Amino acid sequence: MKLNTLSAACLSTLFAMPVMAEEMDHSNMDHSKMNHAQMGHEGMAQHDHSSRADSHAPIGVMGDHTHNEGEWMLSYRYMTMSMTDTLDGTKKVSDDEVLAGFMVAPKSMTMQMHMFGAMYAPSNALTVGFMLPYIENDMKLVMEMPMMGSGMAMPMTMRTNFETQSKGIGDLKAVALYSLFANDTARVHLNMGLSLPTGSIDEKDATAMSGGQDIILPYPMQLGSGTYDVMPGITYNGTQDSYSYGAQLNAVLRTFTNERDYRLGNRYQAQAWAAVPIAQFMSLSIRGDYEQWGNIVGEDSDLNPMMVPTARKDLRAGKQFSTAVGVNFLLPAGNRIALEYEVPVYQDLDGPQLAADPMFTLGWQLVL
Ligand SMILES: [Cu+2]
Repeated sequence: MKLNTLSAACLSTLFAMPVMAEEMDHSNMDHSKMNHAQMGHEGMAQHDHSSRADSHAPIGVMGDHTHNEGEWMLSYRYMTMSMTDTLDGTKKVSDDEVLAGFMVAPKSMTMQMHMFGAMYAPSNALTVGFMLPYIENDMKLVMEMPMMGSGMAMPMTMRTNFETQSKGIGDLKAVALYSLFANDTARVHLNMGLSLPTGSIDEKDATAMSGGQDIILPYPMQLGSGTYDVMPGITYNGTQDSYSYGAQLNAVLRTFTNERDYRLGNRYQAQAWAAVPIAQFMSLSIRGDYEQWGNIVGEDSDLNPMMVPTARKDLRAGKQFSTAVGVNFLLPAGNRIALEYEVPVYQDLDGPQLAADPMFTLGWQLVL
């Protein structure tokens, strides 16, 4: 008897579940209150689309959305980027060509970044937050040396491969997003950020010519800028029933010089994206991203600019256009997972300089 009632209860639960799921699907399309309550992110006060996977921009975009008063968001991003080609302008150059001008040629670099973030909205107009990266850099290089005592008319050379590494926390970024305009289909906010020099610019490692001693590593192997950097920006988000889109302009403006007597070049970025929700819990996106950055001002006097191109302050600038495809998943209990794959399609670098390969970003966000 007891068993029967129990199994009947189980059965009804089983049958009820698919029905519930179907109802959820429909109600989500209608932006129901239930879903706002369950998954509501930016929703009610400002607009009516928070239950959509594409209410956040592709994960490679920072500071894309504001929050409603009292909301918290925790986030984690994992980014992995490698560089294997060397460019001078838009032209690919070989190790031999680099070694004609320098003792050492960078062959490749990988950078992995774990980015931890939190956001909080003290009001509907203002969202504040911080982001702290943990960075791991790895560079492979080749050194060319004349062979000692070869005594020939044509000097023989010997090449040695070696690798340098650096890792640690990067620069802490404090951000404030201020909503300028918001209605059902459009939102605009200002991005104001300050990057604090918490990342090391004293990273050292042994190289093929340091005789086992740790020496200061070139600019791209350092973990921070060493300066206080101002990061202004503006973001637009548009939402229609069957798609959404957005655009963002931002800059990283370095101030003064760091403790090693230089500052990195300023960075400017313009990007635009579009997304379609293909299910209640999932959206697909495309994004175009233009970035431009300058050379170093001042210099680290412990670096030898004749040794390797990465120690040259005037071989750091570049321009890049890349395209990205992404997917956002909206999961229960305020969780979101997103992936994005970004492919550089145009790079113009003051070189020889290592050029970016395709880049991958995985992100998790939790809205509380
Ligand atoms: Cu957020």
